Amino acid sequence: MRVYLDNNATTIVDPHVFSEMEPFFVQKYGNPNSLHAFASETHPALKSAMEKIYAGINAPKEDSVVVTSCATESNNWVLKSVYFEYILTGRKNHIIISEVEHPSVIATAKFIESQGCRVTYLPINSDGLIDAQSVRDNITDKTALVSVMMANNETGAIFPVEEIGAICKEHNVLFHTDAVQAIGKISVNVQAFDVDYLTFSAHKFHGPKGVGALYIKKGKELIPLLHGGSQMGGYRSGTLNVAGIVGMGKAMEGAVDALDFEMHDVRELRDHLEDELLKIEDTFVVTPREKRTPNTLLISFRGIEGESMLWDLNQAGIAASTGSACASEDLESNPVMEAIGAEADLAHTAVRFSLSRYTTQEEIDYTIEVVKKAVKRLREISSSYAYTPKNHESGL
Ligand code: C6P
Repeated sequence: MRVYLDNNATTIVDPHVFSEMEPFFVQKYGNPNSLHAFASETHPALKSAMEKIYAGINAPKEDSVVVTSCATESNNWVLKSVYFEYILTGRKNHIIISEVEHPSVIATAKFIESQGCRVTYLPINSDGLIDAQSVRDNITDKTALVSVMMANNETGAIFPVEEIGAICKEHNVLFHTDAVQAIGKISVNVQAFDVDYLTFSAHKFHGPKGVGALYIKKGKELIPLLHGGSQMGGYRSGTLNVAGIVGMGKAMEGAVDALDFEMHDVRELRDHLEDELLKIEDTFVVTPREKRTPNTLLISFRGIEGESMLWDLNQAGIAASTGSACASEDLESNPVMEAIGAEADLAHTAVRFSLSRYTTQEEIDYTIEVVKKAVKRLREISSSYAYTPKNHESGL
């Protein structure tokens, strides 16, 4: 059996999305900006895809949605544009992010910090959550931007972006949120809260890889990301990725249609997995489930290195992760576990299971069975587990 439980890293492309994209490779391959029929025959699909993308986040027509190549690009763009417009010019000198943003925000913040910008890294509490008041406490009249994600990719923790957006508006500070892990899992409505920029990425909601977007509120313009032609309103020049945009549109439509299913049925499967795994002794979950996206479970098995667990799972055909895919090769402890100040023997034990609307009950039952066996096997050979005080006879 092959079970894919790494949907926060990427998702299967919905077959409907794939078939909608197919004609734009060998049939309708014209450059949409050319002046002939090969070009114009791409226009209806592009228009319809952009409408679906706008509708998916409830963006008003006067606002912009710029298609990028991925969320990393969108996140880099916001922070670097703010650097050029506000920090370099001396109008402001400070930005605020959380300490558990995706590396595409943290690394960019560190880069602009190295160029002289002051950066505040907001802490999370022991539940892996952020207190919106900490934003208020750190804003100064020199703060240009706050960037806090809507949902965390490691734990699924949902951050209070409505409150944070309101605080930013009150202080006239720009607010960006990375909604990559929110689309298709919880409601994302740019008119329901004060947000100036919002990032998402098609491959996280059953669309293709290589296509992301940045929502930009009217009046909150950024400097162009790629100077050149007039594509994407001059924000991001370069020939349009027609198949990708069509795919993201269809995927967005699918994500909206499946939202209820995700919030109820996927949640039920995730909860079942969580309930069963928590029956294993010395097992911990960071964020309360009602404060999490419905598909995510980050769980620690004391005494078992996350990578060892992944090995056993992989041998049994199950794909999970120890956290963010882009940091999984460095074998560092999970950044969220570190941020909450987890004891050293727990920091390396986190395993992330992330489900999707394609996950089945049978797959979850199989996973539970495999994890239980793996925990037993790995703890038998784990010296750190044998020597935790309660397991060691002398208690030392
Ligand atoms: N997180 C994970 O395993 P790209 O691939 O550039 O479209 O998405 C980057 C990104 C940005 N923000 C958040 C919150 C994300 O979760 C991701 C991707 C994957 O958690 C791969 S590192």
